[in-house]
Amino acid sequence: MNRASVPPLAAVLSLLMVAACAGDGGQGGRGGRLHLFTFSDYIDPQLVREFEQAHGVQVLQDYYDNNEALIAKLQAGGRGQYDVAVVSDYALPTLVRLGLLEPLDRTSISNFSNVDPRFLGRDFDPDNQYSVPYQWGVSGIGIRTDLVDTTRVDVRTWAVLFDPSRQAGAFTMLDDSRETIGAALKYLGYSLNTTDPAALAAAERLLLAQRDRVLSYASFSTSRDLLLSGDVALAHNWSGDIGLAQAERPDITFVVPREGSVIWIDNLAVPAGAPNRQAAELFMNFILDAEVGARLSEYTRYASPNRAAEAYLSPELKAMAQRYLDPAAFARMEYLRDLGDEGRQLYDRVWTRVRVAGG
Ligand code: N2P
Repeated sequence: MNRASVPPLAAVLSLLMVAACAGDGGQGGRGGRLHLFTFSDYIDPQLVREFEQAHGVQVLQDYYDNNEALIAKLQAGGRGQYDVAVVSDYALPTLVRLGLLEPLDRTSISNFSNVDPRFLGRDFDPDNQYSVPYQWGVSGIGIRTDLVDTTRVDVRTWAVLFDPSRQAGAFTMLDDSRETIGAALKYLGYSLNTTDPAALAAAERLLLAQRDRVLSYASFSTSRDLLLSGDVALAHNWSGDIGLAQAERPDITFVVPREGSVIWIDNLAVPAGAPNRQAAELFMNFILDAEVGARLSEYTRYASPNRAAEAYLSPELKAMAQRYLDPAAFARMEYLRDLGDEGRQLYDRVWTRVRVAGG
């Protein structure tokens, strides 16, 4: 290599780079950038790469652990930062009320017709003006069957977490106010959408009494890791994240307590001030493609709201969805609902006292 050639080569390279950036306004590709705000482990990286290549869009992801963190971030200067956010059912009306979502232009989302109508027009977004369904699932308990003898212990009940005399091993609860207060309410026989002060006070007492026995209030991903490492034998968590753990350890099982629990629908929405709406709608359309929808669920281990995707789903995942929708099981499940600002404050106060009081 001839030293004299180095400066000109560098100069040529930097000129090329300037030219490449100038072509797309420095936005990271011909379609620019797409900022996605989501739970972690919620999209196959290979699908992200395929979307990037197909549309010349660079995808950047940021993560949150629960909807309350999503709402807080969008409220505190998150406006104008993200193009697409994953938003759970009950959190959507809050974001709309706060002016933090933009209505969708459905004419550019032709694959919307692939969605199973059962997941459309729900009360959290009656005309799907703001959201398209992404994944759905249920909440329950992941259990290490090598550490808990499920042939002798009745594990199909929240009692294994709430009744000290029936505790079946070390356990985590979800670091998620609506989920964990909801589990306590269900165990006590209340609706997990109650705003009755007496019911909430009873749930608070139960959670305070449980607190010293909780190894940690963990995010869904930490709880999955603690279950895999055997630090806990039981983990309050979501179906798909326990499904991911099962892929590594087939002796893990997932139960939905017979007292009932949460069934939920997660959605894609466009946060207010999205810098690249065009990419956002391209992304939604991509996700709602039939084959992409199937591959998404095979990766996340959650159920698909995409009816056209069913043809491509493994029998195992199809059976899972059937199990949760079985009328007997379904009757005990509840969707979390938006409870308005006052309701939200009630739950926030209970959660603060459970999580903060006494350390
Ligand atoms: C992330 C799963 C989040 C689902 N892996 C929560 N509704």
